[in-house]
Amino acid sequence: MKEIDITRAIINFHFRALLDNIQTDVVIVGAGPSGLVAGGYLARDGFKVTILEKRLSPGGGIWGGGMGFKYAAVQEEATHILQDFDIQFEKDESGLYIVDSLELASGLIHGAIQMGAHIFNLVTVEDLVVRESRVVGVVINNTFALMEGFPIDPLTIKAKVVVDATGHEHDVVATLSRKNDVKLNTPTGKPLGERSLFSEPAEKGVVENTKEVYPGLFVCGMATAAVFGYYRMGPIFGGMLLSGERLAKILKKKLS
Ligand code: 48H
Repeated sequence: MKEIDITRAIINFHFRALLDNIQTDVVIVGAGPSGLVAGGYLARDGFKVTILEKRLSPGGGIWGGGMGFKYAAVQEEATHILQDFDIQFEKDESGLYIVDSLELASGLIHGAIQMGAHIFNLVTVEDLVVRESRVVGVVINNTFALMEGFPIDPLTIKAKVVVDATGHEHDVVATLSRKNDVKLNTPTGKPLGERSLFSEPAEKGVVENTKEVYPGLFVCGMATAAVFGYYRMGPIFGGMLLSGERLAKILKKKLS
């Protein structure tokens, strides 16, 4: 075993994967539950899906369950998605289904990759490429470089569509709105901001508002609540899973 072979293989595989993804069908920004479900389903349907995650570990807000207690709730309507990703669940006396958040996070990551999505961690989307009033790509940088504030210029990825799946931060939509004179598909043309916790309407709102927010830019998961002014829901994840599934259906139609 030669150390140089280990190094060469890792560099070769990494750059081959990266080069293969600089032009893609769908860029999903954020590897939380909604982004992973959308990415997995779209890849399974044959689209080239590139998921960019700024942190070391994909999974977003799943890992901590509720307040660090490692279980999460899912409603019955979303259990078919758990089955698609081979994730176990148990019915609670309330009628809700309970999942181990560690299995939910790892199962969605594993499932999305197995279905064919490409996930790159430690990559932060810091800006967008906008041409003729349409989002046509993302501007990416190394998360550590940004954390340290190093003046390193970014690279870009070209995509047919971009998805903001960045959760509460709605980072992509916020950046688009802040840096450009654009009118979003919201009543004010700007992100409306997330409202306080009210689980039932929040879960419905997040699914219903999974849509295109600007030409070429879609929103799913918790980011929809922040963009369209809906409630947060607490540690119930069915809405996130269903929002990812709905986005995959919308994009499948659009891209086919
Ligand atoms: C690359 C980025 C960037 C960036 C952020 O927060 P998430 O888990 O997202 P969702 O919407 O799929 O799920 C939300 C859920 O986890 C949650 O928070 C719930 C249900 N809350 C309810 C409540 O009441 O609080 O994941 C988003 C991911 C994270 O992993 C971020 O690190 C990542 O996006 N991200 N990645 N470039 N600019 N910004």
